Amino acid sequence: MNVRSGFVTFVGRPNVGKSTLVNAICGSKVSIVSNKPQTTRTRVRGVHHTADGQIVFVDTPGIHKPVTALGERVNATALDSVNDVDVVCLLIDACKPFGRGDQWVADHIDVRNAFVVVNKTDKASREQLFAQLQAVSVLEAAEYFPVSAVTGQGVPELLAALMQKMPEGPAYYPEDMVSDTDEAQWVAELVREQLLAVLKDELPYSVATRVTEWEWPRVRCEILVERESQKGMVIGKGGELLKKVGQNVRQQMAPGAFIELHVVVDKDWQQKPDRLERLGY
Ligand SMILES: Nc1nc2c(ncn2[C@@H]2O[C@H](COP(=O)(O)OP(=O)(O)O)[C@@H](O)[C@H]2O)c(=O)[nH]1
Ligand SMILES: [Mg+2]
Repeated sequence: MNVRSGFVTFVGRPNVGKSTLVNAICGSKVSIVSNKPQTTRTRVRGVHHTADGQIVFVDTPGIHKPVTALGERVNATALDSVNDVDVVCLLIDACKPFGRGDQWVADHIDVRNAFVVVNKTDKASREQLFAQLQAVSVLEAAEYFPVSAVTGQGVPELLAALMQKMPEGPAYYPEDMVSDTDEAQWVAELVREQLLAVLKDELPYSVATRVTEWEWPRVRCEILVERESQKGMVIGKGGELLKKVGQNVRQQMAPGAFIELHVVVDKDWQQKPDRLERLGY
């Protein structure tokens, strides 16, 4: 039987709430979230199923001016993701002035066929939201949706409009599949999410995580830092910080999981293409 089935990508500046919205729509954590920009480094897919069909959401890294090899790759991943999807959604923060960063992203997509999604309406006053919708109207996008990824306000309207744009055909993913991230990758991301929540300043950008052994229930995850001096900051006094990270990750895994965290110095990994390749960025 044919259903509606297609792909939607979320693009926008870092921190506008792309990952939060994908998670809210898919009803589970498919993409990690933090209050630091550039949390998402790879393309993450989450699937939304309804009686009419399915929408595959492609979450992307925020598009920004790259300063490292990692930044360049992450940007390329995001820009590349607007090809071969049925609808591109440009996310804008309702509370931040519509600025050059947003315009830069808009210039790199076919904005006249795109949906503009103004997110974080829960934080904006009516006047602020109205002004923002007026400001983004210069984009002459196909449609505009004010939403809140946190309260869910406006999300059903967005989903209904997106479903209308999905082509008819066979479903891409089985009904019980919500994400295409494999389990090891997902655990590595959970570790990074916990680290992002507690690390300060530039350190979050120096951290990468990868699962190196998966012998259930034992999972070994490496935390890569760029410099020897960063090692102590990740481990924390008496190993406290790392212990807490491990506990918080474990709570989100299947019962019985035993997660082993190792901090490894890999000098300037962000600048090394072979490392980035291995990390899947
Ligand atoms: N108040 C509010 N905060 C949000 C909303 N969506 C995202 N956030 C917050 O904005 C920050 C960035 O979110 P994230 O999804 O990682 O942004 P991304 O970089 O665009 O993927 C996080 O602290 C989120 O909790 C929203 O609708 N309302
Ligand atoms: Mg993100």
